[in-house]
Amino acid sequence: MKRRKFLQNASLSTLGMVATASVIGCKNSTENTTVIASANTAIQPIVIATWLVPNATAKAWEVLQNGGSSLDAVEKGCMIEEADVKNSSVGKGGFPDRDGNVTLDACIMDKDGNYGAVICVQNITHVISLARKVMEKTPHVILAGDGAEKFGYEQGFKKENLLTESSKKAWEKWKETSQYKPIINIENHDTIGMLAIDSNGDISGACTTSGLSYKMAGRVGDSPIIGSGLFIDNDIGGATATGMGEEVLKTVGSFLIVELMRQGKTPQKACEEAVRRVVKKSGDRFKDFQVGFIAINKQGETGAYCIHEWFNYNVYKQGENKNYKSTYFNKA
Ligand code: SD4
Repeated sequence: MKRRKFLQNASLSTLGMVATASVIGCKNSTENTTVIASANTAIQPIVIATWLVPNATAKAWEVLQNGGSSLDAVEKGCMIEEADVKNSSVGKGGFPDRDGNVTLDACIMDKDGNYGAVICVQNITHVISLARKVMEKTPHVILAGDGAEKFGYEQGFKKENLLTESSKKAWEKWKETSQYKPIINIENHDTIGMLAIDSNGDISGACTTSGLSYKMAGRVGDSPIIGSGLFIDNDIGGATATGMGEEVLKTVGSFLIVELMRQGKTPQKACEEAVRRVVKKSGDRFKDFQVGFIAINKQGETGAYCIHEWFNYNVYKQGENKNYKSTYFNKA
């Protein structure tokens, strides 16, 4: 893999705040480089999302460039992955549960702290938009299963079969052994969690997933749960998670990161602390699962950290859409 350096050895005194990360311009990677963001310049729109999702961040960026809100940006960005049948962890084409049913979870959160989520949706592709409808059109914050779908159809969502031929084949192959072992870093794209700041400086976030492949029927992970898979506080910043939802849920990871940023940590340091919390609580089990977080603060600084190597994330800012390799905990 060809490596190239990015903004190395820049002067901290002139440029302000620092977050460590690695950049891989979508395909290429380099380690231990430094990303610089000035604390003093005007807020620039920015999008950050989990995994290699350049089309999703490009869509969100387009919304921001056209003067759209961060809420519209994260919704439209996530919809790209939901519609992509090649992404086997999100939306249509997602891998099913043990019984062969694709069940989608999603949530969205806006600058005012409003939140909407849907859980275990089986026949609607754009669950991120459905979550937004729950937030904006109901007195509730979460709708699950049949109730969520019924509401969706009332709102004009199309009923679709989400199980594609290739996901069905993969499930049939899995059934030959039926061994449940979550895979660390599926094909460089997985659950999408996205955070954005618009030209007003307002932050929103979204998270959408088909959850862990071959999960038990009815299983819900962190992605649709406020504070775990996603949290936004427009005064402070936002965070979102990917990986083993059970472990993220137990640490309320995204809320933790926002609170750590409130206490003065950079997004990078806050993500590192949250991952250490997950690892510590797990004893030795962390060797078998991945958890990754990304975060952004009000100044537009970003951070990312994960347990195992090869979690990566896309950032679109200042007209450039780049993929960065996250730094990670387990060097063993
Ligand atoms: C879940 N966190 O359902 C999701 C799955 C995921 O990378 O993010 N996989 O637990």
